Amino acid sequence: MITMKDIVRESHPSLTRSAAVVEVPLSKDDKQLLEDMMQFLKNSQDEEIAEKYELRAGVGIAAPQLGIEKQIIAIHFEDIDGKLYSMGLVNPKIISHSVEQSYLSSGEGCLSVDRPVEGYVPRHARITIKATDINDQPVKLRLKGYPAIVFQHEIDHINGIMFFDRINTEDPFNIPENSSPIQ
Ligand code: K1U
Ligand code: NI
Repeated sequence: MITMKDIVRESHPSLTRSAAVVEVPLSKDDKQLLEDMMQFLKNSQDEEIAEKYELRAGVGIAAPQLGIEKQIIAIHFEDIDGKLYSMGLVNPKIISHSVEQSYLSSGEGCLSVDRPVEGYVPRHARITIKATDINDQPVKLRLKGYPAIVFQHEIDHINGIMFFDRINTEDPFNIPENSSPIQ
């Protein structure tokens, strides 16, 4: 079972390196890792389990956050319309994106960052992703709004980018150009 002890924190080199492409079909170990990451997210959102194991709630996690430098991410959350996004993906890639940007008005957090970091994180408003799922099947997703933000946060992790790398250092609450707030 993955707990907070398994999650590496800021300054760990796995968080700033590009992760390796994963071989498809997935190995048994890679499938198991994806299942464990999914279970962590579900556990972290279950009040009782989270309290018992002292888990911070997460809507996504990427393998580099476990010190595993592979292009593997898991996502588990419901959007504002109650649509469930629950999936484990390998080799996710943004193949196209909008010119328009968006940002979370409450800013972003990260399971690998144990301090509040204030500021707006500019993101693409809409993205199209290609990836491979846990059953070795190709997936193509068109995302906007909050789901697009979550996927970009996780894809950044496999590219060694932290959310605070995208905050304007001079003016953290600078409204990104051509953007709309989310929430
Ligand atoms: O990758 C991570 O560190 C997880 C992180 C992902 C994230 C995506 C988009 C914006 C901010 C952060 C988190 O899940 S932080 C926790 C979080 O955003 C949340 C947790 C429970 C309910 C609602 C949101
Ligand atoms: Ni993160």
